[in-house]
Amino acid sequence: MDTNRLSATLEKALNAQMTNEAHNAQIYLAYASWASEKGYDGIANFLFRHANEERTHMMKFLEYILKRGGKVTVTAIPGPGDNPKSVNDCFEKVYTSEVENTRRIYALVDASMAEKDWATYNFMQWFVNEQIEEETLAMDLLSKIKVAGGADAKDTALYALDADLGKKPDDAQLAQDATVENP
Ligand code: OFO
Repeated sequence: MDTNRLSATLEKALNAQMTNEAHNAQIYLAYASWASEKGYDGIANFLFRHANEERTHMMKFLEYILKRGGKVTVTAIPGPGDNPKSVNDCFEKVYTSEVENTRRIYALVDASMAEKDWATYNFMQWFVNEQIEEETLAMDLLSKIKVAGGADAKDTALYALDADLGKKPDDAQLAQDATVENP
């Protein structure tokens, strides 16, 4: 008896997204290692922590596929691409990859809606929210490097930015979570 509750199309798309989350973890690992080599330990720490977060995203997809009776297909993970050329370039690359991830998440939402697979549609809402947070975090990084001087940031400004990011919490403060008591 077939107990797979996922269509072949959605099973394939969910597996692809599981691999993409692993790919995102590789990107953060590569950039964190690059930052560490350059002596930016605060930035490296922030990016290493984020690599772990991407792995938890990968596991969420894996567990969901199994729970729905689907087949998990673990494949090779594409490499992270070139290392950043500067802190400014690093943060721009992080932003670009998060926006690309949002595009993929939305495509999965579209696909689940088209099939009226409301379980998958519901599951994907967590990721829709998570991507708001991920993009906010990436935009924060871009604002910080802009204040530090952007592509022309001087060593002293980068030193302060590095120290600041070492202390940064993993979760971004989102506009929709603000209340009168907690603006
Ligand atoms: Fe998995 O959220 Fe970033 O990419």
